[in-house]
Amino acid sequence: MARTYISGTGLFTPSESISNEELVDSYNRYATDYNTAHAADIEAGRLEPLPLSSSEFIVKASGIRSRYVLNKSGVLDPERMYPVLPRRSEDEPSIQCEMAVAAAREAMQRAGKGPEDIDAVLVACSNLQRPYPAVAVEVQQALGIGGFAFDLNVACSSATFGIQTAVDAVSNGSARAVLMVNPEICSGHLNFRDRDSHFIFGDACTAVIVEREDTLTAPKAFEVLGTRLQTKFSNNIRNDFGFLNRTEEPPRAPNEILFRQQGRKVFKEVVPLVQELILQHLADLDLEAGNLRRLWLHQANINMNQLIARRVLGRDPSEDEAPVILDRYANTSSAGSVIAFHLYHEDLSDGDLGVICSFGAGYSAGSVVVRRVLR
Ligand code: CO8
Repeated sequence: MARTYISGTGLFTPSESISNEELVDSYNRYATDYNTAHAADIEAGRLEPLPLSSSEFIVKASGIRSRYVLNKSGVLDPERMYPVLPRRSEDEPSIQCEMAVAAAREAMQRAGKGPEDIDAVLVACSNLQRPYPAVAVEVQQALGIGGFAFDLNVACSSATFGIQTAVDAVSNGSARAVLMVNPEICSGHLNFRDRDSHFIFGDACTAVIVEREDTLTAPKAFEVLGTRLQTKFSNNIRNDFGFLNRTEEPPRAPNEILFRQQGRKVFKEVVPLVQELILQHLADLDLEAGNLRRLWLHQANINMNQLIARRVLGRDPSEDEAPVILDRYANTSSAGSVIAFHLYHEDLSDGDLGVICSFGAGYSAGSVVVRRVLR
């Protein structure tokens, strides 16, 4: 197997952000209006009142304080509670293509790669804005890249699955370098009227360049020592939006085709799965968990990350060892671990070891073990 490297990463962050206080205020106005409008039914016991949300709960249960979104006004409007995104013509780049191109340009610049150096584009994310033509093919064209492109979706684990696919392609010679991008528009699919989950997600896009040693020109890179993926079926996180929705009898209610989860079950079941995945992966690579300099974990819940990091490292992690970005980005699905990697790697020394790790719906989990290389 040829040695493979992550030679550049990029990040697109939307310009608008919503604080917990703003989000809770909007939800509580909606819930209060609902309870007032249905007061008679609630009084008669025919309907349950909607409970109010709270910023204190959100911070304590998840660690999230704010999130970036493509459109703030639509999400916060209690009459609407989802983004307003102007419809684009077929001659304009799609929104996901635009986000992907912004993140990709930064990754390519950091890797010192032009479009002529890249042979494949992967768009890997939880929600694609259309089934075809593949968003990846549009991104490929927008950047002037040759070769081939395709989309893939493994929910929050899409990026690590994308990195393994890229590593496989460059190490077996089907591409010299691969651009892997994660345009996540989670606000488009989140039920902002559901108190249990309205605070969870944000929007962002990340990009990663994977290439072989013989093409590497960047002075700083990460050697990929190994990748490992795992899946195990679970109904605890579901997205039932799909092309058969219109055929179903009886039809589903609009909120039944949005994101939903059993958060507590996910927490309990995914932590041991991820801990085992990372520890076994390191053991198979003859590496000691205690020697890890950094864990770039999926960013869904601060308590979950601290528990996983503690079980992997065998001690309480410092913020330096397991950096947190979910406080300001919330859960950006597949982009989360890559945002952490992108923002927190410059201080690593030659030879330092780290793990990029994702986990989420499916269940799915991925581990990418890397070593810092300064040339
Ligand atoms: N304000 C106040 N109280 C609340 C609120 C709120 N907003 N929400 C819930 N409560 C109440 C509950 O009703 C409950 O009350 P009671 O005890 O009286 O029943 C109490 O607070 C505790 O509720 P929970 O048990 O739900 O609270 P948890 O401590 O479990 O925290 C979390 C909830 C934060 C959701 C937590 O369970 C969690 O983070 N779990 C892990 C989830 C996770 O990692 N999921 C991965 C999903 S991502 C993925 O893979 C799919 C990507 C798809 C992207 C899609 C884009 C939309």
